[in-house]
Amino acid sequence: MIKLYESAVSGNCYKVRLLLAQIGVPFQRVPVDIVKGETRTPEFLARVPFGRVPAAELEDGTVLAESNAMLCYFAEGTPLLPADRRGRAEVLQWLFWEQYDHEPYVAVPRAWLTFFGVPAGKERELADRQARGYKALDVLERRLAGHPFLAADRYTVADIALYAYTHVAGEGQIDLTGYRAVRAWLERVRAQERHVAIDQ
Ligand SMILES: N[C@@H](CCC(=O)N[C@@H](CS)C(=O)NCC(=O)O)C(=O)O
Repeated sequence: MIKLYESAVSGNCYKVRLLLAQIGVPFQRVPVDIVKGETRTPEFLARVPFGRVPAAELEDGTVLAESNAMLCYFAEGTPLLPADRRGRAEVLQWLFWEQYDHEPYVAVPRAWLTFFGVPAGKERELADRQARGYKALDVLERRLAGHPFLAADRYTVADIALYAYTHVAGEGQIDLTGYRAVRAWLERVRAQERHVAIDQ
């Protein structure tokens, strides 16, 4: 069975749990305490050179890291990853954008304000990250004002990747009230079959 090295509080890990639940692939959760630094032990680094979760140990013993790469791997052959060139590239467009323009500015304020505390001297950086988080939400709002889902006009792993941190943006004091299309999309994602919550 697939072993998923993961943290219960991490949105990146939640992406993979949500996908596996929705496509009905069984997996074993292996908790890694990121607050205690368990991602930086020699044993963990030998298994996962990136030193981060999520990581999946596959049935052949190989390990795959990076949440969005894992989404593509597990969704291959399902409707959640389009087979056609254009649809697949649209999904990848949102996955790359999520890691560069969204996750660092929506997930990090949440991590600091809800789990780790704001590091000393980083108050200004927190405000800057939140401001860029709002810019990322503006992009989502513009897209979702005219489309039910992010890519290929249907629910895909692009929605899973962006849902993971957007729906808990408030935990980083990023307010979704003004983002009507984003809030409606969050409801559509929650309504998908076999949806599981981040704390399930
Ligand atoms: N780009 C990576 C980011 C993974 C990441 O930042 N993981 C965090 C938890 S959300 C982690 O392992 N932090 C502990 C550490 O950096 O030691 C992905 O999408 O999987």
